[in-house]
Amino acid sequence: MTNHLGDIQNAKSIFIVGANPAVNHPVGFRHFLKAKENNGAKLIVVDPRYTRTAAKADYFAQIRTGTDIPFMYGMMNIIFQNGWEDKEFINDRVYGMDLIREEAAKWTPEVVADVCGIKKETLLEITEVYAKNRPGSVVWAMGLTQHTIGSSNTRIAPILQLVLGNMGVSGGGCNILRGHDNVQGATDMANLPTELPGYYPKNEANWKYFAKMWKVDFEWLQKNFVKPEMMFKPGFTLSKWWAGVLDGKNGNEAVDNAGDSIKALVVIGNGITSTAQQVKVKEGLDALELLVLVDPFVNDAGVITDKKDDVYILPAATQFETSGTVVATNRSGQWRSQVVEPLFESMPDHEILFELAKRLGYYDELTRTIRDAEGKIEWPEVATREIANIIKTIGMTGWTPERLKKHQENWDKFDEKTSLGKPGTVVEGEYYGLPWPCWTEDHPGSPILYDINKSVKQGGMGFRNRFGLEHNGVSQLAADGSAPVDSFVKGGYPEIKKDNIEKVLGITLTEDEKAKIGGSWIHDDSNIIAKKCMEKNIAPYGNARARTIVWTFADQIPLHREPLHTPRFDLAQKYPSFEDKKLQNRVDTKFKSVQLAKDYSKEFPIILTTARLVNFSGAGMETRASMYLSRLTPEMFADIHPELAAKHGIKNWDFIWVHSPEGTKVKVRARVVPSVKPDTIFMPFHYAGYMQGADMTGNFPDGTKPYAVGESANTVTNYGYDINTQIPETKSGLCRIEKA
Ligand SMILES: Nc1nc2c(c(=O)[nH]1)N[C@H]1C(S)=C(S)[C@@H](COP(=O)(O)OP(=O)(O)OC[C@H]3O[C@@H](n4cnc5c(=O)[nH]c(N)nc54)[C@H](O)[C@@H]3O)O[C@H]1N2
Ligand SMILES: Nc1nc2c(c(=O)[nH]1)N[C@H]1C(S)=C(S)[C@@H](COP(=O)(O)OP(=O)(O)OC[C@H]3O[C@@H](n4cnc5c(=O)[nH]c(N)nc54)[C@H](O)[C@@H]3O)O[C@H]1N2
Ligand SMILES: [Mo]
Repeated sequence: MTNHLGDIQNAKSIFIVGANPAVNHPVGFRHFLKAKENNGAKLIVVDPRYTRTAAKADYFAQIRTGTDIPFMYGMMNIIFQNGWEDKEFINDRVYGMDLIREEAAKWTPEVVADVCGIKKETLLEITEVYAKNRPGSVVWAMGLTQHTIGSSNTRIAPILQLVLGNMGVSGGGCNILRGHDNVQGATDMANLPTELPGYYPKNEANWKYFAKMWKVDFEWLQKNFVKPEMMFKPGFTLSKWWAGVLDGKNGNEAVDNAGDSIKALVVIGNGITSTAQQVKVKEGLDALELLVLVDPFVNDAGVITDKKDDVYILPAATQFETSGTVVATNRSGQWRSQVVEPLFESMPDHEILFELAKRLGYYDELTRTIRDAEGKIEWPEVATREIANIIKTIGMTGWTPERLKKHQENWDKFDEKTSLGKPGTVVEGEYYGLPWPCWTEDHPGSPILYDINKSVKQGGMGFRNRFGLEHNGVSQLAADGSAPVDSFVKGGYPEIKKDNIEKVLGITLTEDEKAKIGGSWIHDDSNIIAKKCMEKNIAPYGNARARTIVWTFADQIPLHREPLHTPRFDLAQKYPSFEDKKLQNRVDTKFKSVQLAKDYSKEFPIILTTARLVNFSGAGMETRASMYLSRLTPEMFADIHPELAAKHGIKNWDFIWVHSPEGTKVKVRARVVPSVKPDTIFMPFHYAGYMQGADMTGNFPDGTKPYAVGESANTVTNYGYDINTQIPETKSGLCRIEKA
């Protein structure tokens, strides 16, 4: 999130595209309702289903899945034609808007209506309301990301905000509602195949910085890789780990894993049945030599595999049995206290990892900087301090355990709408949880990213200078006159390094400072750069332009490409997917060759989309272990429109088979409801225990079978992965149904 949940109350309009917060973020959704009630905000929802969020909307567009780019280009086309864009913002702070204008011109209301399957009046009405009620907040989550064009979707929505000047303002911004508890913290700490913690790319300079900070030799780190170059390559993604086990055999996609296959899998906090191509996942599990599940529950991975030996479940303690920091959806840090000691023989995850490191022989290196002289680890404070010391990229230096604990203990002293600590309290002048970037130990945190209406010292900043100083001869820095309040430089400036700090800040460093300072702000463990910058109200990362063009991507600007499995084969030919990609995250990944192989819709005419229920979470094991939550939806089902049901002779709660183009199938109940269109069915993905009609629940250890079991939707979600992130296309596929 660029802004925060409370700030949504300041919006004049809210554009929810691909999220269902009434169900998935019900507490956060109260801020949306308050915006509506107290601020008269217009609520706009774009979703292929009529959701509980849509039920609260003033305007609703029921688009076909995977057509958000046409919808938003259609909006921009209307905006440009009427001159509703924010010309000053675009001129001062954006690069590449001309290309967007050209592409948008192709998306006339008639074309959008055809591609999205809506009335053109709906587009016209929504665009006018959103353009005329500023600031507008755009909100999305999985409805935009789980597509082959997911990463383009996540670029088009911010571009819409740039067009309207809705960035860096209270009540505006791109407010991506994060998923799990601490999923923001998990990515901040590099649960990513491509980066080191803090989003540091895996290059030599960054590995060397981390080696120095961890007090280990770079050479020792590199020796742990089978081949030295693997240190710099992206790892497997969660979506495709199994391809590394199957290793290109039996027609499976080719992999590059340094010439070897994956033999052991350690799963910590993932449900496994939540990933696409479940039949492949099962094949991968079956082919492993060792499977270790670190989980407070019986992870379904242990149930869907036929593997009998060398499957272990290590009982992990829950969040209530340990303490530490987590990061909320708005980049705020939160301290969390232990409620009870770990129950029975369970252990917190970090202790399990320490034990693993001991047995693998690198405990000393792993804990070198966090042990005291007696070898004791003051967990979790020492870990929080290490994060603050190392992570400069997103500005975590100010996150001391003391400050975060103080915020946790004084929750009530922050303003709901600004998140600012109230006057006269111990947290006066600080933003709740010190949302990053929090550049120094007295910085208050940054509640709204890219906000130049505040000084940098008070949480303001321009856009980051990340992609060079110029492109195609055009400066990438903000225009003259565009800078945060009280900035020493009254316009754009580059990211701050050792060799430009004196010039940009107009200062002279002492010899002592010169000796201590890092090469650039991201490698400056002395934090001298950040401190000097604060004195001059300069953001260490520069003051640049937001770019609409990503010159290293397959699509330099976002372009519509039909889902791999589309009911509109005519449009697949007009807007085809990407070329197949060799070794994307170590695995060959198919796009066009799958999409254009044939017109799947002849045999599989119905759109299949998946999403969430309010009573279950993720793969579902935790919540299906609750009798009360399970009672609400005790059996796996698919939502089907009454017309479609009637066509197939299906009555409410009949069993049906859902078949996928890959030849897989699931047997589920039919819930006959009008919330989906007659061309679409919806399935939740929270169930497991059955596969293609077969009951596998006999594999649960005695007494651990959850109260609700059923087919996993991911057995029939179709092949398809995002071109950059490899997130599965679980929101847009095709299927065929029949009465069971
Ligand atoms: N109760 C509950 N809450 C949760 C979770 C849970 O499992 N249960 N999971 C958490 C997690 S991990 C996450 S990531 C978040 C996810 O939060 P959301 O993204 O809100 O979750 P979903 O319900 O998967 O999908 C959102 C909406 O996208 C719509 N959609 C599908 N395809 C498209 C499309 O092509 N375009 C558009 N515009 N919309 C589309 C779906 O119909 C759905 O209503 O929720 C979190 N909160
Ligand atoms: N078809 C379809 N598939 C989807 C999605 C979709 O919309 N449609 N959404 C995707 C998304 S956004 C997500 S995030 C995933 C979610 O899917 P998963 O990540 O699989 O979600 P959970 O069920 O929350 O899995 C978490 C596991 O961690 C365990 N756990 C809980 N607390 C702890 C702990 O403290 N330590 C350890 N070690 N384990 C713990 C739980 O018991 C559970 O087994 O699903 C993805 N899959
Ligand atoms: Mo998620």
